[in-house]
Amino acid sequence: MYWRYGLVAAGVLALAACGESPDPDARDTWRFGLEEIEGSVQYEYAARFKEIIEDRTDGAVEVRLYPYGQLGGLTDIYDQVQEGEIQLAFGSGFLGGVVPESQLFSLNFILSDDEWLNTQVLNSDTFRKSEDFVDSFRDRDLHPLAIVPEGWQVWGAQKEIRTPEDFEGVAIRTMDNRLLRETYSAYGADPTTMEYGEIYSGLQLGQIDAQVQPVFAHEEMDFYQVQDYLIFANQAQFIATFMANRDWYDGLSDEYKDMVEDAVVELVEYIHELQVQLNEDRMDIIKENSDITVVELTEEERDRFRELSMPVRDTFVERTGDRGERLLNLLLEEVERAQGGS
Ligand code: 6CS
Repeated sequence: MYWRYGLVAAGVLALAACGESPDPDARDTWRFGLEEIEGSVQYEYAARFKEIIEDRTDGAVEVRLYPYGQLGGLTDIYDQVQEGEIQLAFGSGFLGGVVPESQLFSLNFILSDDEWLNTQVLNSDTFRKSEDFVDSFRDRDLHPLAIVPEGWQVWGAQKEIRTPEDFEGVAIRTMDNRLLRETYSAYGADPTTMEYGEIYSGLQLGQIDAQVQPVFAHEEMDFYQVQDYLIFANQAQFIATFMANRDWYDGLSDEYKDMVEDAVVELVEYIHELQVQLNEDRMDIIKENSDITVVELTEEERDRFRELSMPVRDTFVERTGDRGERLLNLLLEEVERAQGGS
């Protein structure tokens, strides 16, 4: 499969290298860079967004999708949307280097156990349209459009992990993000970073012992074929932000901005239902094609990890200052409120 071989060696693939010449009317072609391959949650989201936009503009706009691998590695995608070489992109764990506040979504145990509740809170006007959230992207030449949870982050490992002691000496690959590394160090593991497309060979060669993904990604990237355990601690959801180049977005007419807003609002429920189903279906495929052991942590077992994760919130605030602190508090308050708290 193309992503397994030479993705990183290919380095930054300029769009010209994809066989395209510069489009004289870039407004009409909206290029959309994805961090995941065809069939993934990001792909399904982008495919539906494309349908909506092309339909509502009567074909005046073409949304062109670039699945993972076509634009280089993950940070190459962010560079290209910041520079305006592409107009739209998803950004998740590796985005922390560009938008430090986005690492909020890497913190463990800050959301509820109810995925739909979390999705609604994240996409509420109170959070998604808050000045702090929007400005954290706009200050880096980006504009956030939607927040897309893609399923629970599940540990893939070569041994059963139920306690921090079980994590001792486990080389776990995380996305390139200081908070994730700190979280897994706090859990007792030895975190290391590697590109998404290198994980399979990293596992095969024994460079890493474990890694973290939503179920659909364990399946579509074949990671489950080289792992013995899938472990659910429900410590975090995988969350990506759908974002645009800021200046490009600002240059859209009000009519087009409204069309984009309507599309992302419609997509909230659509992608939630799709990701839940996709993750369930992919788990069935994994079970059919392997003898992997599935483990679910008990509440007591989760509590030990929850406790160890708490100091990492301070690191987030140290790194992101008052704005990060306000965002963290806002999210915690809104989740509590949605759960029926004060
Ligand atoms: O682990 C990663 O690097 C990637 N995993 C997923 C499910 N999406 C994109 C992300 O970069």
